[in-house]
Amino acid sequence: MGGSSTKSEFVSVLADKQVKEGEDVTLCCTKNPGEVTAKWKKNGHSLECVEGKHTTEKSETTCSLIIKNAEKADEGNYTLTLEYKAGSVSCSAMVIVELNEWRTVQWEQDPTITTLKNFKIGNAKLRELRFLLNGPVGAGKSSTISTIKSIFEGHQFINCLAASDLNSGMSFTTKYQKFSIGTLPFAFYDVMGLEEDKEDGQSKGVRSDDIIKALMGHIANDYEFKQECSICEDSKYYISDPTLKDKIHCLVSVIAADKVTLMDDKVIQKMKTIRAEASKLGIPQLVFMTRVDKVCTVTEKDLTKIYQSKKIKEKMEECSTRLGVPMNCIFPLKNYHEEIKMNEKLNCLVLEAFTQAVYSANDYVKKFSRKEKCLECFIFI
Ligand SMILES: Nc1nc2c(ncn2[C@@H]2O[C@H](COP(=O)(O)OP(=O)(O)OP(=O)(O)O)[C@@H](O)[C@H]2O)c(=O)[nH]1
Ligand SMILES: [Mg+2]
Repeated sequence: MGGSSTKSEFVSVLADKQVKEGEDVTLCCTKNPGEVTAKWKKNGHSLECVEGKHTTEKSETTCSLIIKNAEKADEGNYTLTLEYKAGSVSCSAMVIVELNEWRTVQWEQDPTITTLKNFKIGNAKLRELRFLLNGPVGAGKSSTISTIKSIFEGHQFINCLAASDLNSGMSFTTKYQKFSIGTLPFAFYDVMGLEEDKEDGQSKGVRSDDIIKALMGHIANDYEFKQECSICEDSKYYISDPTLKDKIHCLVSVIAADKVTLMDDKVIQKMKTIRAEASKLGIPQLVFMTRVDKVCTVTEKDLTKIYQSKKIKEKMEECSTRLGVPMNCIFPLKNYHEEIKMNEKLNCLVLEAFTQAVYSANDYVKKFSRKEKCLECFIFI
């Protein structure tokens, strides 16, 4: 161990830094005079100083690290250890690199709300576009529906549908339940969460075959899901001859940003099976990535920074890879969960995602309208 025998102490420690991509960042601390050896670490590993990127400086009373041209890879936790003969002292700080905004959001809610309130479905035979929210237990499916309802109703829709955060394990929602927003032409279907099957092969959580039947329009509102068997054809909730008005027009896969890494492969496989079936049926699909506030403190404090956050982008990329969905189909958002006051920025993010779902569903039902017209012409001829 190098340095002098004088005990070294920090006068001021390293401070967390938030920097824009391309800018330089300096981490600096002050210490009492005395000879020390300064060692820098990044995320617990010795910092490999790269020429033109990192510069370390040390004077009698200061130690600093300059990082030039900050990029995604520079984000992390930096630790400085001062070693002197009789011991060492350390301090750490986070460097957060804000990416250049890579997707833009309309941060004013009124124009989008007005557009959606005046929305007309592109198929005259339909009264509503139907969305099914599917995903693992506790992903935020019910909360997303409540949040969308709150936005249009102008006050918080009290979320008795959502589980407490401590309710890990079983799905809080067990029914196939429809939610409307006043007289708007949109209907949401909440379903039980997907779970990993039991070790003896017994099914747990909502069954993939039931979700597929729901997509096809075979399941009526209020059906109580059973884990052990799929809906029977003689059930009063079974629609044997579904038409476009019974079908789902857009499948929304809901994934929690803070849980995507730990999601079980078997649950992912169930989601993929459902998505593959939806693709065969031509049903459009989107992913809503909830709980963004749980993975990024910058975003938690200021939602308008969401598309500058490296953490959020990484989580979206992880959703994209694990589920096999392109990035442009993934929408990160935050739901109302503990706050009581309405928040325009939160609303805008959710509206951005919901608008995309509305347009996708509308494109799907328009195709049917065209097919029906062709069929009518054919019969007429
Ligand atoms: N911090 C935070 N918490 C959220 C968010 N969305 C949902 N939650 C919380 O996450 C928990 C689960 O949410 P739910 O809406 O019940 O999830 P679900 O997918 O309907 O769950 P099941 O019905 O049990 O399958 C609840 O405690 C919500 O309050 C969010 O964006 N941020
Ligand atoms: Mg639920």
